[in-house]
Amino acid sequence: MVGRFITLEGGEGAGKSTLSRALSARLQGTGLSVLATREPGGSPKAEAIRAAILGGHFKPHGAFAEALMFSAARIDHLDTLIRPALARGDWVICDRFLDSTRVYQGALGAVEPGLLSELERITLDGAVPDLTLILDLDPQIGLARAASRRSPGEAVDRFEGETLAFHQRLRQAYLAIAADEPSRCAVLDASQPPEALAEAAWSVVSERLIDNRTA
Ligand code: T5A
Repeated sequence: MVGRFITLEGGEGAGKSTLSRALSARLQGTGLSVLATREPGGSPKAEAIRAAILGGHFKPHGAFAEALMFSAARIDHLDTLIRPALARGDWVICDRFLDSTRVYQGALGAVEPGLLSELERITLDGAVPDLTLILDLDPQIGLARAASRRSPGEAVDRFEGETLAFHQRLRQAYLAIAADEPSRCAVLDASQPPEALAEAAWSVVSERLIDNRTA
């Protein structure tokens, strides 16, 4: 049996990590084996690249250089963790994936679309998610949530430190992807409490993936 691949996307502090934990527990409760992972990162090499990117190391080199680094991390993550898990029949839940590159480096970083889609083709090599849950939230709420979680004196990361206008455009870019690819994507209202959001996510997963498992 081949597993299923679910990705969680959205702005900063939208609740992706919290939802990933709830969804993993729910799937495990049905007897499925689940790998919950994240991007950038997931594998040791990709986590090392994560530290450099979020530390702002590649910012001076521009959005295309950052897209290359996210892609390098993604290739290792896919090869060492995600593909083997799917081949074993595990369900993979990944906190951010290809749409983050499309939105942050593409729509916002203005990397040329043809270049980005060619990079995506090479990086993914067919590993397209079965389902992408897009957590839609007013960025002011998301940034406040992310800030409240930071310990005193902890610096904001590379993208959290961008302007509110950047985060508002980011939200619109995610909604545009969902409108373009409705069979892969579902938009969830992330202003709901965690338990209600998890329930809404579970409805979509059940309807699109579990009830259709023989498809
Ligand atoms: N990036 C990433 C790119 O530019 N290109 C790429 O290709 C990729 C893969 C990653 C950064 O890298 C960029 C995007 C990002 O800027 P990150 O640290 O992983 O950085 O950042 P995020 O993915 O945004 O992770 P966060 O941890 O900031 O946000 P989450 O995971 O969405 O939110 P979560 O679950 O940690 O919750 C945040 C706080 O809110 C509370 C939680 O308890 C927590 O305190 N919360 C809720 N409160 C109320 N209602 C809910 N429903 C809540 N859910 C969570």
